[in-house]
Amino acid sequence: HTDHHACGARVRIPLDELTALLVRIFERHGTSAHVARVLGRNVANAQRDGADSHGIFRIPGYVSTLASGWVDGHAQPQVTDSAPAFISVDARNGYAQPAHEAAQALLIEKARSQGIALLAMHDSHHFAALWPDVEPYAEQGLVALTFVNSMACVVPHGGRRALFGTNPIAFAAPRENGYPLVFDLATSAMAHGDIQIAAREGRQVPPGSGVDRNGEPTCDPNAILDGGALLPFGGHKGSALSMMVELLAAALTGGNFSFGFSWAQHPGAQSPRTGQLLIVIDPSKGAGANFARRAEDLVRALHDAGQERMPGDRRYRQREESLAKGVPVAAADLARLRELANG
Ligand code: NDP
Ligand code: PYC
Repeated sequence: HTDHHACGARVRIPLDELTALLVRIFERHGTSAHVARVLGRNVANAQRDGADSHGIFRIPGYVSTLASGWVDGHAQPQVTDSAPAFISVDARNGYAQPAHEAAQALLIEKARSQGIALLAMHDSHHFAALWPDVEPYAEQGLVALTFVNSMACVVPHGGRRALFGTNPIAFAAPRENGYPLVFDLATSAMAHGDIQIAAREGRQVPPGSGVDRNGEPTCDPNAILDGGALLPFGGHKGSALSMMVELLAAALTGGNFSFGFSWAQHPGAQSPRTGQLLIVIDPSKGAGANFARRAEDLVRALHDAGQERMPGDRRYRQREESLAKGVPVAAADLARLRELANG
């Protein structure tokens, strides 16, 4: 099946086939078989859900980062049971997703026994969307929140130079009927990935997204990428949230701040070496035990008030379409992926 899109001819391929292709690329370019399986699934699922800035668009960045020696594709995460509700994970300069997976069963067990538990990860690389980190908890009736800091490319409110990362926050809550309520958002006006995509497609970005190398507001994505910087979303409010992400994802975990590492010795490196915090809550413990039904009440009220689209709805729609018809991929990108898998 082929159709046409802004980025040229698009084909659809079955999710399993895309996943297998991506797993081969990761293994071929320097990860263990296990890490390849975790990341291959993560990237394929992002593509499946139409999360364009963190789907196959990221593969060249993964490959060049592995080649640069900046990240360890074979890292063995170290999980420490620090306290009844506190797990520490040292990702040992490896990827965040396999390190999270290594601690996931213990995190769920602790959240169910203590009512709340957290996973504090450091020395990790997160180069992906965050919703895959929280959605599975909500599918099991739990509420989850996560915070990741990235690389200094966002000027704090009123500031003069980039210091924050794009610092996303994701949240997932179970609903009685239907997919979990999930939001996943960068605390910058735009994700760095979306600025790169706008530059590649020759599109201007909305006013308020960033500044050029002289600190002047600009709508030119190349000026933002080339010595300029992004801005937080919502002025001082987004800036405060971004500060919180630095504190929770880095200071609390023992990870680097977004401004606290340098990849200058590793040309081609793109994935931030920072930290991640996950908080998981079991709503069945208190007077909010009927949480999933209350979530349903809230969604109904939102619909009645005129908000048709909940956060996550677009992804779920794309997911259903991808599962029914195949995952859309630009034909040129697919050819490139095949080269990377075989070359
Ligand atoms: P968006 O602004 O595209 O979306 C943010 C959230 O708002 C999503 O949950 C989205 O739901 C929802 N949403 C969007 N439009 C509407 C609407 N009209 N009504 C209701 N809800 C809406 O995300 P960002 O550009 O901020 O982030 C993109 C991705 O980049 C994220 O996955 C993030 O995790 C990732 N990222 C990763 C980083 C890292 O360090 N690893 C750093 C920064 C970003 P829906 O999903 O359904 O569209
Ligand atoms: O899109 O801002 C981003 C991003 C940073 C690290 C991974 N993605």
